[in-house]
Amino acid sequence: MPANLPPEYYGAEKRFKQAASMQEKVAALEDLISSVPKHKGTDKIRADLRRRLSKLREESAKKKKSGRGDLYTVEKQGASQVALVGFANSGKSSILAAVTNAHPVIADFPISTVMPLSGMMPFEDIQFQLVDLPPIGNESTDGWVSGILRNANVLMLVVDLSEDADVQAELLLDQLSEWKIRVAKEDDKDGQREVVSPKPVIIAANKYDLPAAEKKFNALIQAYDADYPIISISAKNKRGADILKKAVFLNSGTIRVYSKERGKEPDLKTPFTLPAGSSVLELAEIIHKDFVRNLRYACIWGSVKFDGQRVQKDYILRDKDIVEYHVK
Ligand SMILES: Nc1nc2c(ncn2[C@@H]2O[C@H](COP(=O)(O)OP(=O)(O)OP(=O)(O)O)[C@@H](O)[C@H]2O)c(=O)[nH]1
Ligand SMILES: [Mg+2]
Repeated sequence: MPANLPPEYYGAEKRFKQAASMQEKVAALEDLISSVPKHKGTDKIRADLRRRLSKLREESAKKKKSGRGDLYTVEKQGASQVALVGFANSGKSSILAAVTNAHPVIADFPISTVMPLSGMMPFEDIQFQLVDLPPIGNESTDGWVSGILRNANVLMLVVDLSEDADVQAELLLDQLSEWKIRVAKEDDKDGQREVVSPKPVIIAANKYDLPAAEKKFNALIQAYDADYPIISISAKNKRGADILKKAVFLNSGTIRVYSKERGKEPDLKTPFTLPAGSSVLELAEIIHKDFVRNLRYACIWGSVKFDGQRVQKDYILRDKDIVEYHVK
C-alpha cells in the first residue's frame, strides 16, 4: 500500500470493506476511486480499482436479472440480520415500522405481509437489519420463509399479548425445531461466537398496551424466562422500543471496535462490527491482508488495564475497544 494516499482514501476503503450489500459496495468503490489523486504514481491503483468496479457492476446487473431470487433471500446489511418470526396479526410489521425506516403494510386482516421487507434499526453507532416476513403457518410461504430464518443471524419471535403468548411461543419454537433450525438457550451462551448456529432468539411480546396484556405476559415469563430473553413492547405506541433495540444488540453477539493510527486520534465514527470472541488478528484480516503478514502487535484502549497497553495477536477484543496496529 503506497504511503502517499490521502486520508479520504482510507475512509472510503474502510466503507468499501464494511459494505454488506452490492449497492453499498458499488457506491463505496466509486468514492474510493474519486479519492485517489490522479498522477503517474497512482495509475496502477486507479486501473485496478476501475476493474473491480466494472466487475461489481456486472455482478450486480446479473443479480437483478435473475429477479425472482429476491423474493426468497434477503441480502444481509448492517451488523446483524434479525428475522421477525410470528403468527398472523402478532404485529411483526408494526414492530418493523416502529423501530426502522421501513414502511410496511400494517392491517388487521391476516397475512397482510406477503413478501420479505427489511429495514435498518439504529442502535447507538451501528445498525441492525430487521426482516419482516409473512406469518408462520402459511402454507404457500412457509418454504421460503424457513429458508430466510435459517440464514438470519438472530430470530425475534413476535407473540401477541391479546392472546396466549406462551402457547404462541411454544408453537413457534416447535415449528423451528421441525425445520431443524437450532436456537440458543440462555445456558448455551458463554459470550463466544455462537451466532451462526444455534441462533440467538429474542421473544418480543407485543401489544403490551392492551388491558389483559400483563397477565398474558406473566404467563410467558413463567414459561420461558429461564431460557430466552423476553421483552414487552407496544409497537402501536412505541413503548419498549429502546429496550428491544438494546436486546437485539446484546443478544446478537456483536462487538464494535474502533481503529486508531499511531499518533492520531481514534476514528470513532465508523466502528468495525465483529462477532464476539474475535481476536486482534481476526480484525486485522478484515482491515487489510498486508496487515496480517506484517503484524507485530497491537495497542489497546478499553478492555485492558492501561490505556495503550500492548497485546499479542491472539488477544480477544471486547465491545468498544480501540485498536492501534503496529506492523513491521
Ligand atoms: N393494540 C395494539 N395493536 C397492535 C400493536 N401492534 C400491532 N397491532 C395491530 O395488530 C394488527 C396486525 O398488525 P401487523 O403489524 O400487520 O401484524 P403482522 O404480524 O405483520 O401480521 P401479518 O403480516 O398478517 O403476519 C393491526 O391491526 C395492528 O394495528 C400494538 O402494539 N398494540
Ligand atoms: Mg405483516
